[in-house]
Amino acid sequence: MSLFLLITLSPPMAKADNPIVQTIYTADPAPLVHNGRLYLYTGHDEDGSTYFTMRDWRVYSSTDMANWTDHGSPMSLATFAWADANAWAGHVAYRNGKFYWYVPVRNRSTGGMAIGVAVGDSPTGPFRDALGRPLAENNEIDPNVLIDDTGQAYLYWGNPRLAYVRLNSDMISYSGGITYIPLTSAGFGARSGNPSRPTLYEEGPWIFKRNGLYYNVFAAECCSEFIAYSTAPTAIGPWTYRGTIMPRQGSSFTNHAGIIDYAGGSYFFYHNGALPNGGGYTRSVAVEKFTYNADGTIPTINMTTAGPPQVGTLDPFVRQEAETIAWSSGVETEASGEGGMNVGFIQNGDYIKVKGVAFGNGATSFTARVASGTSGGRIELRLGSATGTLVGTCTVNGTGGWQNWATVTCPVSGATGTRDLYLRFAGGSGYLLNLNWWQFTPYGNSGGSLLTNASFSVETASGTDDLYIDDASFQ
Ligand code: FUB
Repeated sequence: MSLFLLITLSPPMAKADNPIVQTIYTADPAPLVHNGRLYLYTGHDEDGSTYFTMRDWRVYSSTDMANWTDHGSPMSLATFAWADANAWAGHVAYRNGKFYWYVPVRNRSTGGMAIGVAVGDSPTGPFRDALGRPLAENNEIDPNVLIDDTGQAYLYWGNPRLAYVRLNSDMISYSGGITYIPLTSAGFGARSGNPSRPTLYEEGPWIFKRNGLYYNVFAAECCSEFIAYSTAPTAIGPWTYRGTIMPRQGSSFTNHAGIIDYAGGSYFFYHNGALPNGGGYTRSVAVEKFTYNADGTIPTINMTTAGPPQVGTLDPFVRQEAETIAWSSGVETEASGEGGMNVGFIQNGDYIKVKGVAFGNGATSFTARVASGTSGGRIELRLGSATGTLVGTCTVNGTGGWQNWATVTCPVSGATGTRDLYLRFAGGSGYLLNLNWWQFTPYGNSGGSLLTNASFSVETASGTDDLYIDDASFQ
């Protein structure tokens, strides 16, 4: 195939955008792959925090590593009646058809940090407290679960120590006591100038097995932290320090890693302070794609704003949730009265970018589920950028309430091939409209019924020629 054909037939090289979430501050990523979809569990730094002020956890998901769907907050401090603060770094494990979410929270009665476990029937919840009390408590944080090939599950956690217990197969109890992994410089690197913390291990263990080798990826040597790792021949060691994965960078004095394979690639999740007003207590989760070295070691990974390449494309001809977003400006999300989430708090000039949208031969119309408690506004459909080619404009009128939903449709022209789609919002001052979902109609599919009852009067027709039908109306 010629280079010309390769260039013209290949979709444009699409890149994701870091940080993954722009609508709120997120921290402490924990990815999980289930049924072909990557779920990302995060913490949530409150706006303007001057401490780790965190009250709930969030869930996002993606099938292409570029567009992320916001599933809202299916778990908060209120899930644990015995907890009163510090919804910090957790981890979700799947077993026996259930999702177990392990989190560190402050125990109201002891005042110390404890590990709670919630259980849900779906990766997006809802989640309920499995025990009504802590699963384990030693005033340390950052739980992480490994289910070994033998079926034995381990719960690891700790700062300043690194502890583990052997979970029973119910995943909500354990056998034996808490074991502390020896923190040696051979196992976790040497830290200087801090006799009470002689190794680099700080917090946030992320433990997994790959090709017979156990990896422990952790936040190292606060502050600022970098991400380092150790490996071992078994789930409980002995550990050997292997060095730095992600050097100190990114305007947050903590970092927190989660590593997972998805759709044939390996992905490294972390957090930084890259959003406006971001920093050590207003962090954002980001992701990079990487390749293991041939000997199983992990290369140095640096933070980028581009993130990984998109896996495949997004289909605009099926219903897409408005909260499936590659990048956004100005908007927020909220629980929708129609279920799931909607995009809201939309003002003039705000936009949503959806990456790598495969329009193919083109689209003829755009349909959106909208609501407006004011007099509405316009949804501009633009390609390539928020000021790019305008291919359609949908006018949204007031619907009598922010959760009074209506469906609007507008014509589209000029959307072909695979492009980044920008839904840009325009109108007067204040909040304009809410958006729940959208969908395009493909060229060649008017949405009308097939012509089965037509009658024609033909004056002269003979031989073979093209037939043109003018002014056809479809119902
Ligand atoms: O987010 C609160 C704490 O900050 C986490 O538990 C640690 O891992 C660090 O990221």
